This record gives sequence, structure tokens and C-alpha cells, in this order.
Amino acid sequence: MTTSDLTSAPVPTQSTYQRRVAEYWNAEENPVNLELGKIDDLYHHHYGVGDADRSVLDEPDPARRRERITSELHRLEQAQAELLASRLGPLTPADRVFDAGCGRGGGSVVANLRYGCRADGVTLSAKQADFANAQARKRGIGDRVRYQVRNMLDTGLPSGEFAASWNNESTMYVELELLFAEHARLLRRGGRYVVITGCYNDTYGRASREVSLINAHYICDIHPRSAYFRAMARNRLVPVHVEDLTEAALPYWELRSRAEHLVTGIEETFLTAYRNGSFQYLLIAADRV
Ligand code: SAH
Ligand code: GPP
Ligand code: MG
Repeated sequence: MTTSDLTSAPVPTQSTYQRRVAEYWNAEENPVNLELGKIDDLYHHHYGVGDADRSVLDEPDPARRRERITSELHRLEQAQAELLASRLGPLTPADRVFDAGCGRGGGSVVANLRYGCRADGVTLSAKQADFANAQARKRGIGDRVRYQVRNMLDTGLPSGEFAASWNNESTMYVELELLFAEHARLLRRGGRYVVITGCYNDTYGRASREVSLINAHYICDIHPRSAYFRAMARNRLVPVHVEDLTEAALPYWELRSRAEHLVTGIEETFLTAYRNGSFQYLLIAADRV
């Protein structure tokens, strides 16, 4: 083997698993994500929190009923994004934030609208990054909010530059030790890290049947709750607020399971997983010390 063979060899930046995950997101076109995002061009790939207005189910006109359900689900997903963003601050337009596993970009836009901050989002999916950048340009914030195809475990972004960072439903794709080491590197001292995630409940035992079905559905690997705190403690991230959002997540799934035009088939599994105590929806905010 010559030197030129070595330098021209492809850089193994992505594992086979990560390429599969990228393929999933490059192909993803679920109406439950696109129809909701279309309403106000805030595209989310996470679930909703808070009480649902169930009266939308009683709407007699079928087209209007679909429209009202879609917009109610979007309102709950938007409430989830706002809840996460509210824990990032206070921030100013001089601050820079990092969105790890950014999807179609909605979370970074929410942070920018709230704080005026600059945002960097990374995703494994080129389609998602292109889509998100087009959305940011359309809003006229393309110079403040940008998205790149990068591995969140190894972003190449500058150390100590970020006032806040987060993972919104994207930690189940990676090893937490590696992930939190990268957040700790990117965050300045005193910076804030926030995660919203589904985790399995250590008090139940190991991963339940439903948790395993969710893993298979999305090609992910849901961690136990305990793993978050262990990995944070090892990486200079000290929890300052922990919120069990499981109860608050139920109305979204109950409504979504009744939305014939949007269901993907995973709805009953989430409801069973939450109700049998094997699965939890959790927010953790931590300080980078
Ligand atoms: N946080 C977004 C999207 C969550 S969907 C939202 O709230 O809307 C999960 C995202 O994680 C996808 O965009 C996927 O590409 C991304 N992801 C998974 N593994 C990743 C990795 N190793 N590096 C970067 N992004 C990753
Ligand atoms: C949300 O994305 C789902 C994930 C990012 C992975 C699993 C998350 C857990 C909390 C276990 P989505 O909005 O694309 O999903 P869907 O198409 O089902 O709405
Ligand atoms: Mg969705």
C-alpha cells in the first residue's frame, strides 16, 4: 500500500448504521410531519405535549375535521419545541446555539425567533439539511441559522463557542458518552444543555416489548433513564432541572391515534409503553461546568 492509497481512502466518518439512519431520513415523507409543518413552515420531528382540544374529533365536516386535528397536533408539537427552547435561555442575539440531530430544522428556527441567536444544526440526512436551509433562507434568517450534514458526535464545530445546545428526540441514535463529550467540548463554561427524549424506565426493568418495537420502527436504540445521568456526570454536565413529561405526552398520542389521515401505525405502541410504565418522556436541562 502506498501513501497515496492511504490518503485517497474514504474517510470512515459514518458507520454502516449511520448510513442506514441517513437513508431513513432521506426517504421520510410522513404526512404527520409534512402536513403539520406546512401550517406555518415550522417542521418538527418530535412529539407533542400538553392538553389536547378533543372537540376537534367531533367536527362534523370531514375535511374540516382533518384540518382541525392536523392543526391541534401541530400546536402540541410546537408547545414541545417552545418548552425546550424556554430552558435554553436567557440568551441574546450575540449567542450561538447548537442543535444536535436537527431534522427539518424547526427547533433552530424556534430558538432564533425567541432569542435572536445564531444556530447551527446538524443532521445525517442531506435532504433534511437542504430542506432546512431553504426554509431558513425563505424566512430571511439564512445568515443566522444554518444546517449541515455532520455527525453530532464529531461535528468539527469550534470548541467553547456555544452558549447552549440541545438534543430533541435524537439521543437514541448515538452512544451517550460520545455525545455528551461533544456537547461539553462545544459549550462554553456555564453554558446550558437541554435534552427531550424517550427513555426506558429502569424501575420497570429492561426494554419492554413496546420499547423494542419503537426501536425497530425508527431504527434507534432507546437508552435507559439511568444512562443519561451517568453519562452527563462523566462529561461535566450537571442537571439543574429534570421533568417527567410522560403524562403530558399522552393527549398527543391519544389524539394522533384517532387521526386516520395521519397515523403511521406506531401510535398504540407509544400509548401502551407509556401506560405500562416501561417508557418515559423526559426533559433534562444541565449546566456545563
Ligand atoms: N431534533 C429534530 C429532529 C429529531 S429526528 C426535531 O426535534 O424536529 C432525529 C434526527 O437525528 C434526524 O434528523 C437524524 O438525521 C438525526 N441524527 C441521528 N443520528 C445522528 C448523528 N449521529 N449525527 C447527526 N444527526 C443525527
Ligand atoms: C420522531 O420523529 C421520532 C424520533 C426522532 C425517533 C424516536 C423517538 C423517541 C422519543 C423514541 P418523527 O416526527 O419523524 O416521527 P413520526 O413520523 O412518527 O411523527
Ligand atoms: Mg412527527
